[in-house]
Amino acid sequence: MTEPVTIIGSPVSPYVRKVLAACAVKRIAVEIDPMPPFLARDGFTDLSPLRRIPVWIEGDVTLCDSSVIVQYIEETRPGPSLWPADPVERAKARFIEEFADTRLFDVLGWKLYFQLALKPIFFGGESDAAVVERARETELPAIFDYLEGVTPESGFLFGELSLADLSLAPAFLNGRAVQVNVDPERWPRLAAWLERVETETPLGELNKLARKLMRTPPHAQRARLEEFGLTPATAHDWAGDVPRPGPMTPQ
Ligand SMILES: N[C@@H](CCC(=O)N[C@@H](CS)C(=O)NCC(=O)O)C(=O)O
Repeated sequence: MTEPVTIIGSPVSPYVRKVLAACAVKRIAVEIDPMPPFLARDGFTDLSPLRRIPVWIEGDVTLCDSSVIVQYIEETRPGPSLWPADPVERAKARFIEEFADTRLFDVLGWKLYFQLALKPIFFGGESDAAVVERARETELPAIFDYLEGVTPESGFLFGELSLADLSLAPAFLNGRAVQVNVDPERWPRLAAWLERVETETPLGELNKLARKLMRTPPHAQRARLEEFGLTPATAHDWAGDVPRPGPMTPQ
């Protein structure tokens, strides 16, 4: 039997769920070290220079950044392609991935989920009410308007399931944790597409796990992962006790 690939990073992270969903589509066996961001011990910088998750370790190959990892998966694994076959659609799908990883995550991840859910736990202090309000009232509706325009009535973003869907959908779970929902009256195609991705693809099970982990203190997450039975936890635990920002954590 081949050794499972190690993924370092809590599945609460949308980037980690994107990689795990790609692994599920390609039927790659993984074991997870569900380390939350900001708790990594010192040596983690050698694996991930930006001290970010996810990290992929397979033998002597260590990779970081979800987009780098999924591209590597696509280039080294057989099975259904993670990208549309047509080069124009493939390029457009990559832009959706880029949009999800940058603009969507900046607003839904950093300005809302981090401000409201993570910052108080890891770094204390108040969330920035002005940042939160602007993200909720102005930035997110503009993002949803754009996404509504690129979402089809049925099926996935480019027909068959692709990395465009699996990159874009994960952060919406973090949004819901801080009371951000896609109003189906205002964005009907986006809301219906999200429902399809969350019920018809491997992201569904991963979201269930992430929801449980969101309610679990950092150091209890490994036991929770085993109870959930989705993937075994790694023997090594990278999580330390003292939270600290990484070089790219927004101030
Ligand atoms: N572009 C990276 C972004 C990864 C990322 O920002 N991960 C977050 C967790 S959701 C993280 O590790 N944040 C810690 C930090 O920025 O200090 C990717 O696609 O993997």
